[in-house]
Amino acid sequence: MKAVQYRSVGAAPEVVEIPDPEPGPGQVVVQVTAAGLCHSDLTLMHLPAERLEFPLPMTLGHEGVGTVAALGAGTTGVTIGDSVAVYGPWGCGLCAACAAGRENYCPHAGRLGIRSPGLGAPGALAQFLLVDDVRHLVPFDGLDPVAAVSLTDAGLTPYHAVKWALPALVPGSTAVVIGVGGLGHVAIQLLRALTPARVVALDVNDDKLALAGAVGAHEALVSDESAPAAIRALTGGLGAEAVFDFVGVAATGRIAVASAAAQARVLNVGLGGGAMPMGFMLVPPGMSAYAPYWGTRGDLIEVIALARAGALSVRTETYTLDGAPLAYERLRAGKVTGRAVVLPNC
Ligand code: FEH
Ligand code: ZN
Ligand code: ZN
Repeated sequence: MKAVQYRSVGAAPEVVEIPDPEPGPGQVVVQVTAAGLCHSDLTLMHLPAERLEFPLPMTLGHEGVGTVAALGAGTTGVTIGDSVAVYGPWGCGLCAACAAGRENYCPHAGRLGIRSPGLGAPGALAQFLLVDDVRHLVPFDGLDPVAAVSLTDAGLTPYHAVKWALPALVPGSTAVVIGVGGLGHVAIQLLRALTPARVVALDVNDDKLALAGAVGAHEALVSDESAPAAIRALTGGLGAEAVFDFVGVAATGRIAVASAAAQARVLNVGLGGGAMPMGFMLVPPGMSAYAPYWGTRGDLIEVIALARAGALSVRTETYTLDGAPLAYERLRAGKVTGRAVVLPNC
């Protein structure tokens, strides 16, 4: 089969021919209909060899939907031809976190060598994807595969983040979204669908600020050192009750904390590698900070239900498998609107 692989440290992703996966006992092979690209892929392709926690070559792609193509011995719960979305944060499946569906916080996966597809295990940017267990498959009936695929990360991650901030987002509150990319533009829609908060979006790019307004932001402001004062002006000097940093560099971390109200919930969701200040007198009194990772399996079921109800939609650009390297170049250049989605079997 054809697959998009990261083959050596620092190399550009390549389209290669590799053997089709064969399902072992309990496993499922999914014929991939659509696979999404993520900024995290760029981050991992920029890591030095000593920080890469898995061997190369590796097939990329941690967002995937498709149809069940083959079942390993003893596999039950799905049928050939079922349309399925892949829940990506694979855990041990046995511990308390995994038993609660919070495989994104499984403390044993790393030690057991359990990796997510596209993040150490063979990923979805291929014609077929091997899924370790049927519990990682979620139906997405009623949704177009291209519209559904990025719900598995660009939808799931902001949904998990917004759920944590919900107690702070009461009538009259303000939520700030820093970064209107693949995750940020969905976060704006989730905040509008799930909360009464006024939504203020920040970005450095005019096209992204226009997208923010188009998907429901009440305000769209340039993301620079002037933003906290503008947010305090909008909030009568109080600041925002929730701030979501989907960029995650030091500058946006500073903007996030400087924009926060007392008792605010501030989240660092981006992979920019920047630290956020924390400490008495460094942040507003009572501020909580959270660094979420991806989302739970229950969250994925819920965000698919939200999309099916028409409460959110992921803006996408589609590419063939051979076009995936170009899509990654456009993503790196900040030229992708919403999410880049590859159709491996077209
Ligand atoms: C991937 C790898 C590491 C951190 C975060 C991510 C996200 O893109 C998954 O949602
Ligand atoms: Zn991702
Ligand atoms: Zn576990």
